Amino acid sequence: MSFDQIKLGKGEDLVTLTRWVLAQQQEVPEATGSLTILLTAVQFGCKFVASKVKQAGLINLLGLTGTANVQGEDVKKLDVLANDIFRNSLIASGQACMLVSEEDENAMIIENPNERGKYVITFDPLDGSSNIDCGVSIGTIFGIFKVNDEKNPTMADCIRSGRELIASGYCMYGSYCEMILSVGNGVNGFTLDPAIGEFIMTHPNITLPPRGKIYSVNEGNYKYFDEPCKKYVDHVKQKYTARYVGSMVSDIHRTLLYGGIFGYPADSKSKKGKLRILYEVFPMAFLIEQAGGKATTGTQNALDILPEHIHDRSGIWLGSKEDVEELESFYAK
Ligand code: AHM
Ligand code: MG
Repeated sequence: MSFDQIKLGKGEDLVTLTRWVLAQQQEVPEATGSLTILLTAVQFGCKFVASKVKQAGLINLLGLTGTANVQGEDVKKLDVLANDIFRNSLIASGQACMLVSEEDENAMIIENPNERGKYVITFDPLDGSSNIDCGVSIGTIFGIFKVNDEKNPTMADCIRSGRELIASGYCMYGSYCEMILSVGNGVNGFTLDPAIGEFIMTHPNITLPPRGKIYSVNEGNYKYFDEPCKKYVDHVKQKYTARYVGSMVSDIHRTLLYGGIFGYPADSKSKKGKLRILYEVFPMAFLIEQAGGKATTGTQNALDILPEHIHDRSGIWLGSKEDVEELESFYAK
């Protein structure tokens, strides 16, 4: 098959993720290319992890390491490997100033000032740990901030509001491997073609429908929900169908493409919710807003939260604008 024959359905040229990011850079006259290099490092990490996830059962990468992380959660072998892959790739890019990972207790400031760049990257290297060993879709989530002064990075560079994000995205390792990315001008999706090792644009300009027909929440926690949340779930299940994977990346991916609402609320068992603000809530809230949807804690816009520490958590609802506003109306009563 010649290159000319490899066209997308509408007869457009193939757009690789690298080509698309370069085109965004060219739109900004003062751009230096540093974000492009950083995103190339993220892209490399995702390809590497995608390959290891596929092989995991064959090369003894399933199961636990036997240790717990700072949040008291059992750490899987693939969690550790994915963290190493992203840490190495991001540091080697020379564009990172500070890394915040779900797997690391402390934020990592790149020690050598000569190897420091101007970005703070928050990431969950492999989200959906409970689904790793049974082969259900999992993913990587990342958010990117600009550091205030790369010579003197401080904790204030990562403990900040989601409104200051300049980019975010996730990569889903599922029946297909897809990178969803926003640099603040909409949301685009790129599917990994394993034959050529490139992410190719397959979902340009993703826009959430104003309403969906799906609600997604772990109803096993219903007994712990507060009254507005219980009432909302009772209400929404009368009209919508339920879908819940238990991997945030997959549940958000479905919500972005089909619409509807996903939530992991704070409740009497998890007083601050389960999902971590810096590398789960913010990146996803940024994407959802960029796609025309909405993200809320129930009473506050999710991007306006101010975390108190790097692993801080929050309750969260995200999805189609009208669905999220309906949820908020139960908290306003
Ligand atoms: P993890 O980062 O340890 O994988 O936990 C986060 C995951 C999310 O992907 C998902 O939305 C949630 O935990 C599911 O939690 P639960 O199993 O309590 O429903
Ligand atoms: Mg996670």
